[in-house]
Amino acid sequence: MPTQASARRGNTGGVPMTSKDRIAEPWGTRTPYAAGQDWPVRVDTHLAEGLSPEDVDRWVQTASILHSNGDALDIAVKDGRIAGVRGRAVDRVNHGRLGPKDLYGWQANASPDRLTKPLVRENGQLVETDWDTAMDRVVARTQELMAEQGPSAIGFYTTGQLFAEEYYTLGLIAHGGLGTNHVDGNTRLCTATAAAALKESFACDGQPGSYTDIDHADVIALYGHNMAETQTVLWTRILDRLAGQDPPQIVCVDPRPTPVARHATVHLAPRPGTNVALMNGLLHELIAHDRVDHDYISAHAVGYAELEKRVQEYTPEAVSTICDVPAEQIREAARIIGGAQRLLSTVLQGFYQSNQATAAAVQVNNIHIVRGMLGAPGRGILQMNGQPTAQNTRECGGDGDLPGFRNWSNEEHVKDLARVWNIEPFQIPHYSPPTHVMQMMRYVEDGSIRLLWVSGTNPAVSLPELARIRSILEQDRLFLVVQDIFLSETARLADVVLPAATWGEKTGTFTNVDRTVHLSEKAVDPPGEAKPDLDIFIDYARRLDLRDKDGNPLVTWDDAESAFEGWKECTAGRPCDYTGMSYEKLRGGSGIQWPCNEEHPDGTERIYVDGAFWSDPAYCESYGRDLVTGAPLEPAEYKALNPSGKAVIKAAEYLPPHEVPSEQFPLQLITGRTLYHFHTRTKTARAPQLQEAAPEVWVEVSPAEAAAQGVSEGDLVRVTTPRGSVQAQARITGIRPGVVFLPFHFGYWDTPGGHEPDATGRAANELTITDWDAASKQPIFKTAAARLERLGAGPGAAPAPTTTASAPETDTGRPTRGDATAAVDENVHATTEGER
Ligand SMILES: Nc1nc2c(c(=O)[nH]1)N[C@H]1C(S)=C(S)[C@@H](COP(=O)(O)OP(=O)(O)OC[C@H]3O[C@@H](n4cnc5c(=O)[nH]c(N)nc54)[C@H](O)[C@@H]3O)O[C@H]1N2
Ligand SMILES: Nc1nc2c(c(=O)[nH]1)N[C@H]1C(S)=C(S)[C@@H](COP(=O)(O)OP(=O)(O)OC[C@H]3O[C@@H](n4cnc5c(=O)[nH]c(N)nc54)[C@H](O)[C@@H]3O)O[C@H]1N2
Ligand SMILES: [Mo]
Repeated sequence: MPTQASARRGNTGGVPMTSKDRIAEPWGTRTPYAAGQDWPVRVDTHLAEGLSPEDVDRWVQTASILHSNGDALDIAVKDGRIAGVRGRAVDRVNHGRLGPKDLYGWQANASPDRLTKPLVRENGQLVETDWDTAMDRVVARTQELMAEQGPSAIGFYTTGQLFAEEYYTLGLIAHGGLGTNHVDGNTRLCTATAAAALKESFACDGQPGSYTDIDHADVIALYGHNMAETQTVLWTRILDRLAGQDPPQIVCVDPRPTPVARHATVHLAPRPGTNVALMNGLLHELIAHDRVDHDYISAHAVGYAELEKRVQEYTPEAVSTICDVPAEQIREAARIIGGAQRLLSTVLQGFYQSNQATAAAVQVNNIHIVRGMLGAPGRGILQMNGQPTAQNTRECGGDGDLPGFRNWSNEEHVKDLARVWNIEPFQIPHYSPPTHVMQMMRYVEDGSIRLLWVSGTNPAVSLPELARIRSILEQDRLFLVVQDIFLSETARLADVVLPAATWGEKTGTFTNVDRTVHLSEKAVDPPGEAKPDLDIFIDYARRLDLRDKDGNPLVTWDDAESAFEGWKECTAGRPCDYTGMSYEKLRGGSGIQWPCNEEHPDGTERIYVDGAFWSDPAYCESYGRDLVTGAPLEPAEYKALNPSGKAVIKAAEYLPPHEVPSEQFPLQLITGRTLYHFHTRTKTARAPQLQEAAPEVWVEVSPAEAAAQGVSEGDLVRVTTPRGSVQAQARITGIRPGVVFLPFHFGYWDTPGGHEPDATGRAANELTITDWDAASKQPIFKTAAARLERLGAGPGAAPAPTTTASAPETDTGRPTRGDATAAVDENVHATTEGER
């Protein structure tokens, strides 16, 4: 058994473990360390009540599934069921630690309401059926539409939560088999801007940074990234640096008083939607004080002169007016960033889902390029991911891009992919960029997409402007296939529901933001007739009888490991080179960072060392886009701009958001996350400790707003935008005045407190706008005009956590904490002995 080695782990040498309530203390015990030292090990374990580690039958290797950090863990199996988790001490990512969602979230797998049989719609009702009936319906409809209209009738909308093998197979079927260009993932809502920003600056996806940069950095800047709540273990690493010798300085850019903001040396709380102005202000200061590495720029970058010119007008005073941030704070942040010797920056949804997403994220890259802060320990950029496997969606073509970071506008790349797939190049659609999901919804709305296959995502809660999305997905003329593990809000609208196996019940690989690849092994059988997503996709290809140009089956693999071998072949010679990995190599030890090949058999810690970028015109993934219009650059334009493959400095002018406050809607609404829930809560609402920590929706308002509206803590209020309204209890916090925040986790059906969509809506996306960033096509979930009304007194304090950004201004007397079942063992004396 591959898992025997790890069963010996967790030897405490007679030292008792610490037990912590990790609902009350999400980041656990501090293990301080100094710059350049190794981050100490701390092994976190949470088992089902009454079970001790000795009782566990087997430990099965995987990594976390409820966020992007890639924390390695072993699943405890007892009597054929998942009975807990334990962090893997040996892994480079987490050194044994786990976050609350990992510690408690596994319980959802065994929820009694898992889907166990396929469902089909009969006389308006979903009824249980067998696999043959369900799949035959999907295949028959596919064939009818292919004959009637061709591949443009068919769309696939997948996720960032399956495995690499599954996306690669789906991409092959959709692009290579059916020939549709309508393929996207919910990564469009998530990290499309990370990819877009990397493509603009370095002409290719792939993170310059490594998590170990935290061990070396003297300044860490977090842009629109509440890392403390969304990558809790990564934040723990920063907290441990902050508790040690020579701690780094922290710069935080976020309109809310997040835990990150509370630890910041300087916290800039800009008006939502003004990130580009702020970034231009920082760049202005860096250039004005010559905090610029001119040698690095002249050797490794193009575009500096334009940037210099562009940011000239963005003085701290001018920026202060746009962003409503004191000019002195902008100067101070620039002094800190400009003085850094080892600068690490992270970027996430406060930039990606806000006005001018790509332009803003690109300016973070620009800071690193002009300061020469790339490719060395502590000098890194993490254009973050959110979902556990978002990186794979992008690498494998699940987001519509060509797999292996091939460039759809480079004929040679298309030919090369056709060689790998043994089909003709013209069979691979590449006449235009892939259709992004908001455009797919438009095509469904106007009736040109007639079959939509949704896997591993819940768009009826997560897409903007839900009333519109519901009316699109409910249409009779649409044949909607939903592949999920629960009867989600979206599944309820489907014509066919396919029950999937999930993490812990199937095998595959996944890659986190710092390019670390983990193997996730099957620990237990899926419930009922549920099947791995991979098996469902392969079954579809077989039933459609998809073939290559020699008449052999198009999909040549039949299980996860053979699919991985197929994927490896596709990556050979590309930036995300997996050819040096194997399931065997990924077993037992730590995850491995790509590129991993003959030249780098143990993987690659840092890319872009010595200013060597993947931006050569013949090799690069993308020729870039116009940041304002989003129009793809012509190959000739790119070749003229960047003939010798350097980094590209792209300047951008600040443009105000499309929807700004008015008399009728005087506030700004932003939406996002809380530490204890994952997305639409299909898993975290079914883990009692997590659900109880944040049981219902709330809205965060500032003391100024509360006073103006006569609102007290816990009062029932209504938030309204031009799209709809949501009722929630008010939590008064230190959020920026004029801004209100709603968590987007609370849908309407599936989970506790859910009900039919009606006027008392509770899903944040009832309120959000149908609008997206021109370059990345990522929807704008974080800038809308809104108003707030008090409806009456509530039943007490708001149901919002007190440990997080939603901490109340005044004590509510109800601190967030767990019960006895929330106890987690922390072992700071664990060794990595016995592990490979
Ligand atoms: N607990 C938890 N963790 C998760 C997830 C989860 O659902 N729950 N989901 C995972 C996924 S898929 C993702 S994508 C990540 C997301 O992780 P984050 O991006 O960290 O989370 P968000 O809460 O969406 O947004 C971050 C911050 O953006 C700020 N913000 C809003 N508007 C603006 C603006 O205009 N400018 C600036 N500078 N900031 C702004 C908000 O105040 C918020 O604190 O989290 C991952 N991890
Ligand atoms: N207002 C607002 N909206 C947002 C955001 C925001 O910040 N604000 N953030 C956006 C972001 S970053 C993201 S990532 C999205 C997330 O939005 P969604 O992807 O819609 O959210 P999830 O709840 O993660 O949905 C995943 C679905 O897959 C199912 N599932 C889980 N595991 C498996 C599996 O192995 N196989 C299959 N087939 N199904 C599985 C789950 O039950 C669930 O129904 O939301 C976006 N929407
Ligand atoms: Mo995301």
